[in-house]
Amino acid sequence: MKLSRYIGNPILKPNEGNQWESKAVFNPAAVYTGGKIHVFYRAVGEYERYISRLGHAILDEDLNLVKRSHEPGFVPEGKGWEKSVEDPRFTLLEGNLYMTYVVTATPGPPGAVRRRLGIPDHGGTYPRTALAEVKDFCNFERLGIITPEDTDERDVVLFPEKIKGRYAVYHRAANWVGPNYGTEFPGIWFAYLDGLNGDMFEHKLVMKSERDWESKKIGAGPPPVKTKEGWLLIYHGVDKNHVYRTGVALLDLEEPWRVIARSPGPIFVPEEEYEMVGDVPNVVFPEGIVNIGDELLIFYGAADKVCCAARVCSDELIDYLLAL
Ligand code: BMA
Repeated sequence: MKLSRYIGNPILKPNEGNQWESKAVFNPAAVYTGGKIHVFYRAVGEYERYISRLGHAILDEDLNLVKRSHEPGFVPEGKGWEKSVEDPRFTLLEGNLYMTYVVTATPGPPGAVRRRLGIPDHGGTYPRTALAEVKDFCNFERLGIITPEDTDERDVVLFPEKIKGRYAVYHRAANWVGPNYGTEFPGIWFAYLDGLNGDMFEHKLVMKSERDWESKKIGAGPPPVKTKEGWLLIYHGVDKNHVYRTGVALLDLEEPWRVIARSPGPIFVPEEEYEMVGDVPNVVFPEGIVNIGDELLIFYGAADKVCCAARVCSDELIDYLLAL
């Protein structure tokens, strides 16, 4: 089972015309509404400080670009933890649209960029993840940081409905490793949220690194998609050589910490030039998913440089998982 690349990839490249998105545009969130796909992507305009903003583009169902905003759609508050906003994910829940996004108090370029440009590593704090309600793609209500105070968290996805009557997330506490946590490498956790502006509780380890291709860490991709057979979760796995590949799992509808099936090998790997060569080489990083007809359209960042799309028939993906 493999995802099929969109023939028109990349769907978005850095735009020299706008300084804030002139160097890299990647890791897009996506939502399908009113016959259009709205994409919010991570945008970088300089390498030294590597402050990210989120750009906004609108696509039709065939992935033709309808509109791309000249101004960023969402910018960091510029104080406290929110000096940079990164890696958005959209969830439609109870008729409202929400976005999880990574915040950090000390933005800085990734290792590959630092080494290429000779930028020293100034250390810095860990990333956390915040939640906002997206009012109309122009107005946002910030609900605050939802990850525990002392956890390093990037891959937080909100469930599109309550689990056992409570809001819920998958998250990836990168520093929850070792004998006390039951996993040697960063894994995917389930937790309830005690409100949309609230705290996580009752954490349960859902999946940990099992195979070579995901031996360094795993993390959720787009938010889980509900199917009759279970929650479908696309996730990324990173190996010891820092190659990012894509896996998929099916999880129990009522108890989404129970894995029904999980792909033994990746269903998507960097193999096109735009995935292998960029600011961070060999990265496919899915963050957006929309369901149109019998297809799932998956939106991903490639090599931390461009935005791309791939597709798969949802029934075929489920059949593959159930036959494992
Ligand atoms: C993660 C995040 C992503 C990035 C990925 C690959 O830690 O920083 O934004 O796409 O690494 O570099």
